[in-house]
Amino acid sequence: MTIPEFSTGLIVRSQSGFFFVLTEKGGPPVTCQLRGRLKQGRREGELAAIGDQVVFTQLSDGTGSIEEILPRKSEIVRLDPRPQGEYRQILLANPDQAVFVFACASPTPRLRMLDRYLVIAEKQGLPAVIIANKIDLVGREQAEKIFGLYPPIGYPVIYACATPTQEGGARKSGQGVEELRERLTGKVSALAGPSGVGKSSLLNAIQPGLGLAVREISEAFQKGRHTTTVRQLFPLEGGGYVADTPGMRSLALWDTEPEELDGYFPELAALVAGCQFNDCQHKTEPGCAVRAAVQAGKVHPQRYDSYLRLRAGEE
Ligand SMILES: Nc1nc2c(ncn2[C@@H]2O[C@H](COP(=O)(O)OP(=O)(O)OP(=O)(O)O)[C@@H](O)[C@H]2O)c(=O)[nH]1
Ligand SMILES: [Mg+2]
Ligand SMILES: [Zn+2]
Repeated sequence: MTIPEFSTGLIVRSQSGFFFVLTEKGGPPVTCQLRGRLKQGRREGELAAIGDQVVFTQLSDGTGSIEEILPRKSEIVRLDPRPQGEYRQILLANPDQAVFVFACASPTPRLRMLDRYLVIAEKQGLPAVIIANKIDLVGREQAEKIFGLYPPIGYPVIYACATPTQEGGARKSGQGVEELRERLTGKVSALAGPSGVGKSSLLNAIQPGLGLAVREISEAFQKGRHTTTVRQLFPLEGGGYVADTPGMRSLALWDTEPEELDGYFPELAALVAGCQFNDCQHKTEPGCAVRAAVQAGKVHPQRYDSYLRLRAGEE
């Protein structure tokens, strides 16, 4: 009897119960399935996902059997309501950061949606970066009027233009593209943002063909039934991966209690201890440090408004 050889690798694509695993040795991904005993507990949710590090054994036909999923340091999870109960979908395992793309115009930026994304990132413990794309449509000054409130809170904003410009006959890559490439290199990034803001265009700008490849997968994701869902990590030439997470759009703040929400607004979280009441909702209570900070201009009114609306359960 031969002793099975164990390899470790990274799941870069998942599709209908098949996982494509890249090993450090390089070469094409090994098509793997989960070992039978791992499938117990499958009713509650997915066990393996893109971004997972796994241990697998090579079978004689060239495929692999996943024996173990190594502990995750982070994950982006969505709860999918199903007749037999909620199902835990893992959109991405082990992301290093979330990248949220919005346009300065067309479509009009909906900052409340951005705030909602930021809360989701905070909840999952992910650093977030904001891309303000289509800066060519409004100019830098106007773009900063829209997005300038975020850097002081701790969220970097990259002002970008995905479409290249012509300068003296030479094609010059758009503004912010280089900065975005640097931000992505060497990391696993979850990319999200409303439709039409230029996600695919930005990816194409940092790496030809990348946007197109990502779009194909995203479309498959949106059309797919649960079992035919395809998800993929796209390798970057300089190292690292990017994954489109269209499911993020419909990520509800499912298990967020109203009273923990202030903890996911970094600029509010720092103030809460100063409120007179422990259970202050920062609405009408006397001695509220949050409202005082809003009135003093230390907390941006838009962020405060987002907090109140999210807390009230509004979209
Ligand atoms: N003016 C301008 N137009 C842009 C820019 N980036 C993208 N566009 C245009 O905006 C439209 C949408 O761009 P996409 O890259 O397809 O947007 P997306 O975010 O991938 O959209 P979905 O795939 O639907 O989610 C296209 O017509 C692009 O040419 C930009 O920086 N400036
Ligand atoms: Mg796209
Ligand atoms: Zn308060």
